[in-house]
Order: sequence, then C-alpha cells, then structure tokens
Amino acid sequence: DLSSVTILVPGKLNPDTLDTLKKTFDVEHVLDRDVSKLSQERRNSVRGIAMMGAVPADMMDALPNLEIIANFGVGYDGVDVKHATSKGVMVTNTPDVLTDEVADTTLAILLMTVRELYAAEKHLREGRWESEGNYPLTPMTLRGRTAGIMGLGRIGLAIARRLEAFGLPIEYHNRSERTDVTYRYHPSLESLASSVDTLIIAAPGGAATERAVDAKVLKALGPDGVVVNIGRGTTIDEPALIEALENGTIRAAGLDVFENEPHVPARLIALQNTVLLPHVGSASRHTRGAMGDLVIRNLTNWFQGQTPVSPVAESVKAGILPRR
Ligand code: 8YV
Repeated sequence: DLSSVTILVPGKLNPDTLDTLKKTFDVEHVLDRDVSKLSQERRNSVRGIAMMGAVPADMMDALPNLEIIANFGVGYDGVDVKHATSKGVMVTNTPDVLTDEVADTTLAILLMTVRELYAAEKHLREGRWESEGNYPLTPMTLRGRTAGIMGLGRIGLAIARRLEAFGLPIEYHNRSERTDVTYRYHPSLESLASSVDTLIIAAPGGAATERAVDAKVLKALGPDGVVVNIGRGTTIDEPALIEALENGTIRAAGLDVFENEPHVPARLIALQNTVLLPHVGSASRHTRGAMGDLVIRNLTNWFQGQTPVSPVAESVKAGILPRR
C-alpha cells in the first residue's frame, strides 16, 4: 500500500507532480529544506525523496530509512550520489523525456544570439522600426560556422542532429569518443575550442568539469567565438567568461544556466552581446509534466519491489536493488 510510504519533498517541486505524489504517497513537504525540524519519528518514516536542486550527505544521514532519491531533472549534480551509493540508496533521474525540448531550446538560443533576435524584436516593440527604420544588419550569422559540442550525450546528440539539418559541420569533446558518430572527436576541450567558432555546452556539470570552460578555452575559441550553455553554469568560469565578452576575446554568449542561480551577475546583464535565459531549457508544461510522471513512476516501481525506469549509472553500477 503506497499511501503508507512516506516521501520527503525538500524545497520546491513542480505543482502537478506534487499533487500526484500526494494522491499516491504520504508526502512530507519541507519547503525550507530544513529536515532537522521534523520529529525523529517522522524522519524515521521517510523512505523516499522526490526533489529538484540538492540532496547533500547530511540530509541523507538524517533519514535512517531512506531507500531512494528521485531527482526531477536529467542532471543530478545536486545529489551526492557517491554518498547515496555508499549507503545503498538508489538515485533516479529523468532522461530522454526532455531531450528534444532542451535541444530545441538550444537551437533557439543559438539563433537568438547570433542573429540578435531579441534586440530586433525589441526594436519593433519600441516603435523604432517605424520611427528610425530597419534594425541594423547583424555582424554574426550561423552561415559558415562550425559547431563544437562539449558533452555528446543524449542531449548533445539531439543538438548535433538539429545542427546537421542547419548545415553546420560538427565536432565534439566528450569523456570518451563515441563509436556511433562520424563527428570529429577532440580528446581535449582546448583542442575543440581552437578548431571551432561555436561552442555548445551540453555536459552534465559536477566536479569533473567544474569551470572547465576557462580563460584559456575562451581564448582558443577566438574573437568570432560564440558560447551557448544549456548544461550547468558551473561548467563555465563565469568571471572569465564576463572578461572575455567585455574585452572581445570572444564575440557573444547565449546562456540558460549560471553558476549561482537565480543570481545572474550585473556585469553579464549589462552586456549587449549576451542572451540570458532563466533556466528554461526543459520548461514547458508538456516536458515538465513528462519529467514529473517519470519521477513518480520511478518511486512507484521501487516501492512495488521493481527496478526503477531510470536509475542513474552509478546506482546501476553499484547494483542497488529494491529491498523486498
Ligand atoms: C530541471 C534541468 O527542470 O533536467 C535538468 O537537468 O536542469 C531541468 O530540466 C531542473 O533540474 C529542475 O529545476
């Protein structure tokens, strides 16, 4: 009987997902994420977590009967998976269901950035087309560009397919070379950056790529360089990016993610050669709904003694199984 299984929701969650969860499970919603203020008895009863954002080690340690963490999102850099794995706690995420949405958004950001579509739209809305005339011709174009993808996973590949349709040559950097694509592989990010002029970041984030896109990489990308980031803000050295945009080391950037969300540095906002979006890559009702359904299916499966639909690689590797 799932209604006797307690699921902790620390912080905000998609409202439809929260509603469905409440209809299925016994939900403890701790909006300020402070689990320590729950009674010991209540903490003991928690067997699952449904969340977006972060689950640090101390939150897991405060819940002695925790079995599963169901992350709302494909990226789970906020979850201390190493700690979860060491405790035999399953972690699931929401791959696939958001791939096309995020790839669509990426192409939109790229076009907005190189063709100044936001500024051009503003020109019309402010009545300047009629009063001043045409919006100036854009110095940048997608024509003749070469795309370099950092992180050729599911989302990176969906972006690559779209870029192919746009006629762009594609190269990539990944943890390891893929055997199922013919795109040129670069074993280092700097090598990729020096070979292309359009760097698209679709890497998952986390310690391994923290601030990997640094001053050296940006310099290698060069003065016509465009950076698009739809992965994680932590993958870019944000102060170095701001420098590079201010002094012309690169040309422009389109960013959906930032180092310290929802804070966006004022210097970044002051720049005209940036397109800045509030982490909307997957943010349609359709796709967030599908992600929520997957979170719930992962939890439902688990508490019915089955394997979850989408366990993360670390949990699979560790052979973590339901407890019944
Ligand atoms: C999530 C995301 O909605 O899937 C991801 O990794 O970044 C977004 O799609 C986000 O994690 C929750 O706010």
